Amino acid sequence: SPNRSSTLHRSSVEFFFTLEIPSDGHSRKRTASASGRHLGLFLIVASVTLGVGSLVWVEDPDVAWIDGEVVAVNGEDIKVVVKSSNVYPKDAEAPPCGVDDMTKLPYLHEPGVLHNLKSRYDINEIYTYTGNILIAVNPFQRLPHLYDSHMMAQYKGAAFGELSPHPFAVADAAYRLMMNEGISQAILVSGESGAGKTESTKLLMQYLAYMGGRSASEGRSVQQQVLESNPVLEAFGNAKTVRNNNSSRFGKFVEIQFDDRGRISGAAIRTYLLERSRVCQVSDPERNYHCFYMLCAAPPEDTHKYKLGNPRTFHYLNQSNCIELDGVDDAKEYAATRKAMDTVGISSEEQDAIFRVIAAILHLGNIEFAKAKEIDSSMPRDEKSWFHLRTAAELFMCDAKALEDSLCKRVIVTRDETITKELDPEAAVGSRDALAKIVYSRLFDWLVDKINSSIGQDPNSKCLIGVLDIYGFESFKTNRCLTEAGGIIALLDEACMFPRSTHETFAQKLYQTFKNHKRFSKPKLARSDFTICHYAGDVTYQTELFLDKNKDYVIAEHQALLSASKCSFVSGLFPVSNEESSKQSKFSSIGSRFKGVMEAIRISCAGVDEVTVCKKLLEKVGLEGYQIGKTKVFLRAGQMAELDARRTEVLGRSASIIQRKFRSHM
Ligand code: AD9
Ligand code: MG
Repeated sequence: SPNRSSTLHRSSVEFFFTLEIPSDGHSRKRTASASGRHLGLFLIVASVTLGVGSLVWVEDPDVAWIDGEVVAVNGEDIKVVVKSSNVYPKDAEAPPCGVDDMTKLPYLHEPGVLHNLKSRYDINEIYTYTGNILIAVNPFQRLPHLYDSHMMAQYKGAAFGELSPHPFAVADAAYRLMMNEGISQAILVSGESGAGKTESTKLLMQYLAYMGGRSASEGRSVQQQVLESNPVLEAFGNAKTVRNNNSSRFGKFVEIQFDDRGRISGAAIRTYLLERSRVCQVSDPERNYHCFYMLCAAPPEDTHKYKLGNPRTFHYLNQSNCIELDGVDDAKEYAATRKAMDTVGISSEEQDAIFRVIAAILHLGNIEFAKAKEIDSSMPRDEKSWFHLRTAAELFMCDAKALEDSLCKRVIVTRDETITKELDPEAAVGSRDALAKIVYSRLFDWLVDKINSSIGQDPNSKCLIGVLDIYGFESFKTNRCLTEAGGIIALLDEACMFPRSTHETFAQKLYQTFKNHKRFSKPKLARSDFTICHYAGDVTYQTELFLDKNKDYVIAEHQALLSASKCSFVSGLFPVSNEESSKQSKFSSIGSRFKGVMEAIRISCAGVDEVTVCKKLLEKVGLEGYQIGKTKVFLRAGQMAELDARRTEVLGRSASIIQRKFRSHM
């Protein structure tokens, strides 16, 4: 939970909405470095002009920034009563409660910004503007008064900046711009995992539903369906991670369509890259997707029907010790999810089939394999495994023998003959997990399609507001799947298409190709790792599972098995397309699908960088007669308004680029 002590903890502050801090070149030009330790003090060399008594911010590896005061200056040596190395000037006249817009700060640097956020946080002001960007600090507690209908009424039509910073103000500004100028809008929500993006997205949607809502007497309540899509998608696409008990494991772009009178007339939800590996691999202390635990906690008639019991008895759940979540009642969540499914138009037969498939996946995960008689072949290990195999087949409504074969054998069709290849126990486990993952991801896609078709699209809508909720940045000791640079994805795709590629050959290729790239480096001693300098920080990746994780195709045997299911819901998840029947195991890569997403994020985080960028920017917009000082740009009268107008124009254009990207991506 956030720290409220007098020093500033980096971990206490997490932003959403991209924060672009134009640094004041002066303080960034520091050449500060720790050069000696005297009586517990650090001697600091700095190029900034600071005198005895100057208040400063000093960087500290543990607590980010500490208050400091200069006690002696000897040429370029400055003595500060703190232990650290980097110094920034501090605003001596900063109001104790902070300022509601960062652009009002005399020094715009990291410690100044963090201090301002903290000052506001201490008085329960969790929102702050930076121009028209809203920054939120996660309160980690319910603040119902902040989001009630009274609050929504206050923000309705209020000029941006007139009231306290709030997501409602952002949504209101977007709504009014759309109505007044007839231009579609997009709101990007960005930040680290657990920062509060999804909660903020829901607030934005809540406000837009309030503004564009129809009364119940006008027929189906689109806004209700749009809002209730959240709990459904969260049940199947969110999980507890180390960072967040309700972490989104997929990206989401919600497009709310409005009619000419500004009433919601339709909506489209697009989701991106659900994390599939979680279905069969959960590391301690994380959890699998919420729906699995909910179903295990369902009323006895349901658990009995699906032959479920204690979640700890299922391999896909018990790899982690975390089963229950503090403050979450999975039985209640199950009932709530069912209710939300009713609202978004999922029939009770469909709901039954969905949970039957979820149960089948759990049983599938409990099938273990042992060596069979023939060399390198496998079969279910014991009676328990046979039981789970039969149960999974029953729930999928497919043939048990066909399920066994699809897990333990591969059929290779050559020009002359058809060969059956046996899989060893390890390969059979891989086959089992691949089946679980593909079924789950098809199920998730089905849910999204269903929600979209039941909410309905308005073909006549000319204006829409899109809200993008990404999954947050995470950096762990081991980073196995978040490849960004386009070049890396292309090389990965190439490696996946060559049967002899290994992660080592792939890594060598990366080292060779990017050896001079400023954002790419090879950690010393590493044989197959690489480091990327992302805008949010350096991340070192392990290439071991890159190739496997990038391959995205349905194994032909799995396709055949499930498309033959007697349950129309299951067979509907695996339609036989012409392409699939002519070309089995078609290669497609996760990485290439990711590149659609990256473009949108790149637009949102193209951060302003140092003085040169400021100069270039001003040159580009053709502003004349301004002066660049040490820490500020001095503009002539009227130039600020000119810049503001240009920014609004550019942001509007970015929004439509993002929307176009997403459309073309789909
Ligand atoms: V992730 O990248 O999907 O892992 P998010 O989406 O940024 O992440 P989320 O919105 O899920 O984070 O917020 C995490 C938790 O913080 C929520 O479950 C709430 O318990 C808490 N939170 C976030 N914002 C608020 C808020 N405005 N009011 C109260 C909040 N609690
Ligand atoms: Mg989220």
